[in-house]
Amino acid sequence: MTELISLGEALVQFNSLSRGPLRHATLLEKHVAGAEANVAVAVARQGRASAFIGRVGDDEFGRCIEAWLRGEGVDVRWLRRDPEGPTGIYFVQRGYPIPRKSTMIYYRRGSAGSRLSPEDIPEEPFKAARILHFTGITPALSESAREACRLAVDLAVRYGVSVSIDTNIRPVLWRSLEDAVKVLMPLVEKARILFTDPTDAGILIGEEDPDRIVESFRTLGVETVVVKLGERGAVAASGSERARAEAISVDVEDPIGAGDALAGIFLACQLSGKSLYESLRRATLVGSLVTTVRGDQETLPTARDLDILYRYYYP
Ligand code: KDG
Repeated sequence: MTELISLGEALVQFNSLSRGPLRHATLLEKHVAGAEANVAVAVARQGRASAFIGRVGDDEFGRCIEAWLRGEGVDVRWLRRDPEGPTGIYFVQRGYPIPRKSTMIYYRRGSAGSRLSPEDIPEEPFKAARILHFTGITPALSESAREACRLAVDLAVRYGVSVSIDTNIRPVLWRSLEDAVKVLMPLVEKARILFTDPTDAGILIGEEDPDRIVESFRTLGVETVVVKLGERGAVAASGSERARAEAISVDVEDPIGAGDALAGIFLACQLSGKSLYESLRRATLVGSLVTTVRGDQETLPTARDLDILYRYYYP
C-alpha cells in the first residue's frame, strides 16, 4: 500500500566525468534523477512504500527511468509513457564557474514530463497514502502540470493525506519570479510539511533568516518546516519542537541532489515515527553523503546502512 506519492518529472542526468566547462567534456555518465524521483527512491530505500506519478517519453531514456525506478522498488504503475514528447534530460557541469558547485543545463522543453496533466492523477493511491510530495519544479513545468498539482493537493486534502512541498525554485523554468510566487504560495499554504532554503524563502516571503523563515511559514499554517542550509546543515520546527542538525564535512564531488536526499530521508523517518530531531539528523547526514559521488540516487542508503551511518556520527 502506497505510503508516499511523489509527483513530478523524472529525468536522465548526464554528469561530466571531468570538472570544468562542458564544452571540453568528453565523457558523460548517465544517471536517473529529477527531484521527485530522487525522493521516491530515497523513501523506497528506507523500506517505505513510495509511488511515482509522472510521464516519460516512449523512448530509450523513458525505459531506462522506468526500469530503474521499478528496480528500486518504487511503484511505477501510474508512470505513463507519452509518445508525444521525449524524456527530459539535463547535463551537469561540475566545478565551473564556482569550484565546489555544479550547474544544471536543461534540455526538457516540451518533454513528456512537462506534459503532466490532471488526467494523470489517479484517485486510488490517495485513499491509503500518508504523504503527497512534490517540489516547486513540478508546477513550473507547464500550465497542465500546475493543474495536476492542484488536483493532487485537493485529493490529498479530501483523503487526509499530508501535503509535503519542497519549494525548489528553478528560475529558468518560470516566466518570472513573481509568477513563481503567485503559483507556489497557494500550494504552500495547503502544505503540512515544507522544505525550503533561504534563497527560495527570500523569493517567496522576503525572509532569509532561518528562524524567521520557520516562524513565517508556520504562521501561514504549515505544521512542519525544514530549512535546508547546505554546508551549514538544517533547522526544523514542528508544533512546539525545534531541531537543528549540522552537515558533516565531506569531499564534495557533486552537490546536486543533496536537498532531495534530505527531504526523502526526513519523510521516510517521519513515516517510521522518528522524532523531529532524529529525522532531521538522519536526513542531514544523507544530504551530505550524496554529495560525495556523481548522481543523485546512487548513495541513498538502505535503512540498515543509514543505521550504521547514524551510529557512526552520533555514537
Ligand atoms: O535536486 C536535484 C534535481 O534538481 C535534479 O535532479 C534535476 O529535478 C531536477 C530539476 O528539475 O532541477
